[in-house]
Amino acid sequence: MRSGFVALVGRPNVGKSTLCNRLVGEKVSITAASPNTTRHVVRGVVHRPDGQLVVVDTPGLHRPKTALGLRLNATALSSFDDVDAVVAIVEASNAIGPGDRRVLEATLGACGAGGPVPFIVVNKLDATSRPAVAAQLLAAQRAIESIATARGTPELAERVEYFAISASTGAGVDALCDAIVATLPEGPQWFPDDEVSDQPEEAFVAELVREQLLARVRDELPHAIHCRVSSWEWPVITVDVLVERESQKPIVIGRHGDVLKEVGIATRAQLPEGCFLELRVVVEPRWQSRTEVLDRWGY
Ligand SMILES: Nc1nc2c(ncn2[C@@H]2O[C@H](COP(=O)(O)OP(=O)(O)O)[C@@H](O)[C@H]2O)c(=O)[nH]1
Ligand SMILES: [Mg+2]
Repeated sequence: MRSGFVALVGRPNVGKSTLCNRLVGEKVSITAASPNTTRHVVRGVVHRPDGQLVVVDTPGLHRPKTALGLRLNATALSSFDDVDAVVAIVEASNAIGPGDRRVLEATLGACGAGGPVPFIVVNKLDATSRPAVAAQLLAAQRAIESIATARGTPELAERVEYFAISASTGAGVDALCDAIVATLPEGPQWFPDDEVSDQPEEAFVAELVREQLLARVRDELPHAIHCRVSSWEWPVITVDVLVERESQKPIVIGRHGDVLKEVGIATRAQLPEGCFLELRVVVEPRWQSRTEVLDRWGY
C-alpha cells in the first residue's frame, strides 16, 4: 500500500479547491468565483485500492493587504513541509504572470533533491482551445527552466511532471491522480476508510454557509465575512456571520432578509435531514487587520 500527502498550491482562483474536491470525489473544500476563499488548510482523502492519497488544499498565494492575507500566505507556504508531492496550478487561459512565477519559484524551492515531487498543472482546459493549452504547458516549462537555472539547480527542472486538466469537468484528473500516487512511498493508511476530510463537522458547516454567502455578495465584502458555529444543539445549529462594519450587515441580510434566507435554504440542503440552521449577523470591527482576533479565530 502506498500512502502520502500532496499539497495543491497556486494563486487565488486557479482551481485548487475544485481540484481537491474532484480528486476526493466529494465536496470537502468550498469554492467560489472570488479570490481568497480558502482560509485554512483542508485535507481531503482519496481512498484507492492501491493506496491512500491525502490532498492538502491551501489558501492562494497573493500579495497580502491585511494581517489575514499575511497569515494565509504563511499557511500556504507551510504546506510544502512534509508532503510527498506538490501540485502547482496555473490557469490555461491567463498568461503566466509574476504571481504564478512566485508560485513556481516556491515550488521548485521546496522540491530539491530528495524533497517532494513537483507537478505543474495547467487547469481549466475546458475554458480555452487546445493550442492555447499546449502553449501554456510550454510557457510553464520555460518558466520552470529559467527558475531552475537562476537558482543554480538546472537539474531540478528534469524532475518536474506536467499535466493539463479541467478540475471542473474532470478531464485529465485520473491520469494526474495516478501519477501522483505512483510517486508515493509505501506507508500506513493515515485516515480510516470512511473519512474523506480532517475538517471538524462544525468548521465544515461554517464553511458551507460562507460558500453560499460568497456566491451572493460582491467586491470587498467576501473578504470581510467570517463564519463560525456558535452553538450546536442538535437539531439546531447556530452559525454566526461576522462582518467588519455595521454598513455591511444589510447587504448580508438582504431586503426583507432575502439573502440570509436563501443562504439558509441552500446550506440546509447539504446537511442531514431534520436539522435547523439559525444564522446571526454580528459586527466585529476591522477583524481582518486585528491579530488578536485572528489568533482567537485560529488563522
Ligand atoms: N472553467 C473552469 N472553471 C474552473 C475550473 N476549476 C475551477 N474553476 C472555477 O474557478 C473559480 C475558483 O475555483 P476555486 O477552486 O475556488 O479556486 P482556488 O481559489 O484556487 O481554490 C471557481 O469559480 C471555479 O468554479 C475548471 O477546470 N474550469
Ligand atoms: Mg480554494
